Amino acid sequence: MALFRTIHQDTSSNARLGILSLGHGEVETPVFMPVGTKGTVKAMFHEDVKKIGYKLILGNTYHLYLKPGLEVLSQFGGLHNFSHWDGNLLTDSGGFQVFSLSGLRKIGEKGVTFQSHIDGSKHIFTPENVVDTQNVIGSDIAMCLDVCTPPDIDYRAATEAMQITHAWAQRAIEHRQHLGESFKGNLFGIVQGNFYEDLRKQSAEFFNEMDFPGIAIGGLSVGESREQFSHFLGYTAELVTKEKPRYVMGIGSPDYILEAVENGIDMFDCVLATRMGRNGGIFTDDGIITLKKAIHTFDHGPLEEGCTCRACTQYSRAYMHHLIKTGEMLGGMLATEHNLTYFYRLMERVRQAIRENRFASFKREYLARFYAK
Ligand code: PRF
Ligand code: ZN
Repeated sequence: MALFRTIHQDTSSNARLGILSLGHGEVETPVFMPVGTKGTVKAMFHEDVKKIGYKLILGNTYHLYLKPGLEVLSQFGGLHNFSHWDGNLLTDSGGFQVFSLSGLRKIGEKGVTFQSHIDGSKHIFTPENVVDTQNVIGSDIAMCLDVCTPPDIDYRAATEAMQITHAWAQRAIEHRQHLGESFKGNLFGIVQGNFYEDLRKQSAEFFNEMDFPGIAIGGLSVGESREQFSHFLGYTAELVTKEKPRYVMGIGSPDYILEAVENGIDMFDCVLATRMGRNGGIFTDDGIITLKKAIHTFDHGPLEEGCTCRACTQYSRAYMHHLIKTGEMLGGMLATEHNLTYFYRLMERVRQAIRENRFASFKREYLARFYAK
């Protein structure tokens, strides 16, 4: 079975419907993937993540490699068994976290050496060993080691980061070849090139030629302006082959998601829905509700009318306000469940709109209402 097939192309935009066929079942695209960095989607039972409808979640190589570590994971036969998640799992390679979290990191001949943000211990990630690690984790989709750069670097530094990313991708492919049948996942490459058109073009063309079953666009939503994001998303998406699943890493506000979908992107992940939930930020069609605000103190209504989640069917806004204000764990749990339910429903509506060739108007109307207040 092919990893990915497109089943419908929207006539009002570049948006498309597809199916990913992975080791732990099929996934309809465009898909939003909740983040479960350390083997748990924070504040959620796996069974509830699954009950909402999610069939593909993220894990992170950097965090899982440091804790619980490969010995534990391999003894339990991978993260699926260890955590009792039986849906699909995509893991980021850890490169991004090495550059954003760890102390003292240095790119060398072999890979990147770094110090753990937990205890300062020294480690090295290479293009080869992150593939091995993701194989131990049992990832259905594994990501290449890449170099993600901030928006303010010069052309020379951006070029160098891209060239290292390409060399590492080449080595990752060779290592996958070397592993043969013992490598179970699908290895995706990651386009970089910072905010320079010619580098983005070079990088997209490089990955189009390589034998990766899917391609991610990295290095976006890293602190650049809204205009830069839009420009480079559209520019890069246009250049990346349409034959393969296309994943924009680390985006997840509804407006960025809809813009990605409009450009033919199939996959995205973000901590926004879950992190905001834990802090009492609630997604609704009328924008984001801040539960901490006093206006909710006596509100008998649900977070959102019509929502089928536990928070909305069983509790009032006033009670949710109380839980979040007092820092009760249940508040974070219920709010997370609401937000993940909201994002799942949003993606269902997105897919329905594509199916009916009206994605462009759906996006326009959705955003007008979301930002009306
Ligand atoms: N590379 C990797 N992971 C990532 C990114 C990237 O560029 C981003 C950028 N938004 C988020 N996560 N490997
Ligand atoms: Zn709800």
